[in-house]
Amino acid sequence: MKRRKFLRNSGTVAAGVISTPLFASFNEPKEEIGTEKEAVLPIAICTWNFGNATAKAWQVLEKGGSALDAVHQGVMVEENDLNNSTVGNGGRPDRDGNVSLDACIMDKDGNCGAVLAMQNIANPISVARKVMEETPHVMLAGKGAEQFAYEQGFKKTDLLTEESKKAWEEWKKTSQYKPIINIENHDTIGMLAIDADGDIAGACTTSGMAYKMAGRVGDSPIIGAGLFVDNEVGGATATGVGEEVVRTVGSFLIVELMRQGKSPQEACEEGVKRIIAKNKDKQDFQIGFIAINKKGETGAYCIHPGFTYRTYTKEGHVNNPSDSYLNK
Ligand code: SD4
Repeated sequence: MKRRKFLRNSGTVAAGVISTPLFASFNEPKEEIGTEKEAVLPIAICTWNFGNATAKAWQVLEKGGSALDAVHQGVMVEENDLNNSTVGNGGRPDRDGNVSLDACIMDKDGNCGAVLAMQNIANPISVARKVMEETPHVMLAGKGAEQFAYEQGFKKTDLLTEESKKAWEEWKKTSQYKPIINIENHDTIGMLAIDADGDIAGACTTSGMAYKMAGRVGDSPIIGAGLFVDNEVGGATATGVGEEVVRTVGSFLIVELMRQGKSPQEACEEGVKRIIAKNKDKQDFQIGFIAINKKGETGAYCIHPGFTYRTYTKEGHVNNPSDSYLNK
């Protein structure tokens, strides 16, 4: 494998190798911190340590599948995981006890689809893809999204698990609304992939902030904020307090910065710094960005330590610690 000198972003790719025994044939990469792997394609990356999701995406890519199918099937793994209380079925409800889900998807041609604050449907990413492929629209919200899902054959599902219900009832005793930094260390999943043809796609799905106001929508289903892909340049996706990502149109900003010549790492750092600049007196919230460029180089940056992101290529399945603006 070719190597090159450590650049600004190299630590995020090489450091903190954690093996996941998902595929026996897999060789755990043994990289030294300070070196960076040459970009290899295909590749799937996602926010946080959602190794099962990147493994699923890799299964698709390995067989020659499209980046679009890879990100779609990858993030669905988390939507279906009832133990994941921040995405899909089993997600934490809003303050009225209703689970409402946000998701979006974007392909190599700039086509995109999204659902916002949709209830009773377990796989919002699949509905978002249907919005993209079956309607002239980009976003469907609330009851309209749910109705569309039924028309497309999706089943009504009670998304509030016993555990989520108990946690919500506990929360109601104080009703204090304060997003927690690095919730249980896993959160919204944003995924980016490049397939064997070199085409890029992205997907992002979440149950949003726990105990949010009814009808609240964050960045995750907003194209340009929670996710953006430009097949000429690269892609970016976000996790954390969505309101702050929306204020800077974070993912679009990062892709545009890469277009202007920044590496994915430099672009993610600038994305976070723009948010910091708007919050000089208040940094008690988390934001994490990940990005990939057309070559398959990756980067990540966050405000508080603790954010990680997964990469899956033929050379390794790695949980990479992200550098952070605050280094406490
Ligand atoms: C949102 N960005 O709804 C999502 C949720 C998230 O940490 O990532 N929370 O704002």
